[in-house]
Amino acid sequence: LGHVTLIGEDNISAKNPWFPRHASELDNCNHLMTKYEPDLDMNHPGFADKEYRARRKDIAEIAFAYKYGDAIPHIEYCETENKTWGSVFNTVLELMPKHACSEYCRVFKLLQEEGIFTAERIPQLEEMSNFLKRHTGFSLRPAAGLLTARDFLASLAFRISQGTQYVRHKNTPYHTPEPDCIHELLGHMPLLADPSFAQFSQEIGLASLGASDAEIEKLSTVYWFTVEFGLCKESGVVKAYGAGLLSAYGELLHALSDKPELRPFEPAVTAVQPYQDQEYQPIYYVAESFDDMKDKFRRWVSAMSRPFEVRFNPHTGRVEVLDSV
Ligand code: TIH
Ligand code: FE2
Repeated sequence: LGHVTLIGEDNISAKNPWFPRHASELDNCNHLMTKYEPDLDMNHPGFADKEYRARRKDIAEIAFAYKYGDAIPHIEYCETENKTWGSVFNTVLELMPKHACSEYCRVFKLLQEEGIFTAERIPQLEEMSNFLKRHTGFSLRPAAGLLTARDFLASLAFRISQGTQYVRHKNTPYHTPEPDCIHELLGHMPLLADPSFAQFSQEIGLASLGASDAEIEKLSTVYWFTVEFGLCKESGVVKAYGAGLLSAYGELLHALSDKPELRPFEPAVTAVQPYQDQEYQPIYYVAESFDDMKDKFRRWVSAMSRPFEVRFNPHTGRVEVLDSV
């Protein structure tokens, strides 16, 4: 690396897009992608369900009004919503010992011991955020729906995950094409509370800051095949660590059956793999271990074109930009 100097806000070349330097600036990073919405998509299970669509709108309003530093508003979940959660929860609980990686199982148990994970009620994002803060310094902010990849990845640089609060439609508990709070809570939270995995998540976020559109596309593809749909090996046995598998028992069983193709995780290859976001994946990437995955990822990222480096200063909560030339 040699000599590094800090460079100011205005000195980044015009070719590199603006990015937040502090978590408060994430208030500008919540641009929605309109995809799979019950209002727009005839195939959405909630399309014909007026009550469901109204509920989704009310919950989305909370996210639109949210500002950095606010407590995450409490949502009073109804019986139907809690029942949907309960059935996904109980199925995952049953499949977990055989199919989930050990890091997931470890934190899942902690969450049960603290009374946050129970089959009876949907945990609140705020209590989950407080749990994460104690374990890895990660926290949550509410999102109305799918964000652009650039905005979503930027928040990870600050150890912040943007999470939805609405619940999938009751008719499709085993899988939803759009992330809901069952996915955020059951899928993402256990691993975001794991120190090694939290570090990996933040590094993807840091790599995305100021990256070109093409690089954002690659980083979000790597994110897709690791954080969302990753498999890993444990004493030679393939296990799931991806959040999109651990929140969707339909796809979890598919991923660990003999139907899909499994390939070794290799960032340069994985990053250009087209992916499926409506149905179950035909291909999954398998990591040797979290450490191996992080090593490979770091080496790959260091070859990216960005003419500066960034680092997160945990004392100030700011991202510092280093001129590495
Ligand atoms: N398919 C996941 C589920 O049913 O829980 C949700 C998503 C993960 C990634 C994109 S959508
Ligand atoms: Fe997700």
